[in-house]
Amino acid sequence: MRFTKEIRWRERMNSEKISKILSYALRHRPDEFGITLDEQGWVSLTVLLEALHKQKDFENLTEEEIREMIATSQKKRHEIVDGRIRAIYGHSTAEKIVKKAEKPPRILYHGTARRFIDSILTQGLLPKERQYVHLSEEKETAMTVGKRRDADPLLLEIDAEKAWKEGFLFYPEEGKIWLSDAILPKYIRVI
Ligand code: HQG
Repeated sequence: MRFTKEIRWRERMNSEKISKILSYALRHRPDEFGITLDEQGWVSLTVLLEALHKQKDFENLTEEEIREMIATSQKKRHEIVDGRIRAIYGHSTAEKIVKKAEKPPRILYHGTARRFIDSILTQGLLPKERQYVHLSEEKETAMTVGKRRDADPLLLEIDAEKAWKEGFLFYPEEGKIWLSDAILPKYIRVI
């Protein structure tokens, strides 16, 4: 029993480590790994693996381990299609990842820390370090995101329909996530 638990714990740690280095390379610093993302954030899986093999602790990382991590992760952060891999959201690279805009649902949600609210209601929701603002179709998901920065986060309701009608773009991603450019205060309501 203890032995099984220990193996599970190790697998989880391993998956987390793999997820973190993939996010770092595919969202933030591909240059540090000597890889180049295409305009939608894709890179060949073979090229990425070769680059990761030069990193301490990842010398023996296999494609299977990456696939296993993606398949078992609670949150879908990365995806592999036709031998290429990308981070689905969260990018901060200088070159903006190109997303395909679509009509959003009527309402989208964003969870944030209470200490940010005055600034958000004055300046709007800004992408900050990332390329896009991250929104969700689901209140629960938005609250989980907010809890990363505040034990008792605030939930913001975004009038996406109105913003869309007035010319602002929204980009759907896996997991009922929507990305957007900055959201003006007039579309934001604290609930
Ligand atoms: C806040 C993680 C002051 C904004 C998460 C947020 C998500 C402002 C923070 C994904 C502001 C930026 C994205 C303003 C926005 N004044 N604060 N005008 N405008 N903010 O991490 O949405 O687990 O860049 O409310 O779970 O928290 O890494 O964005 O609190 O899915 O896969 O500035 O990243 O995913 O923080 O999180 P972030 P986020 P992973």
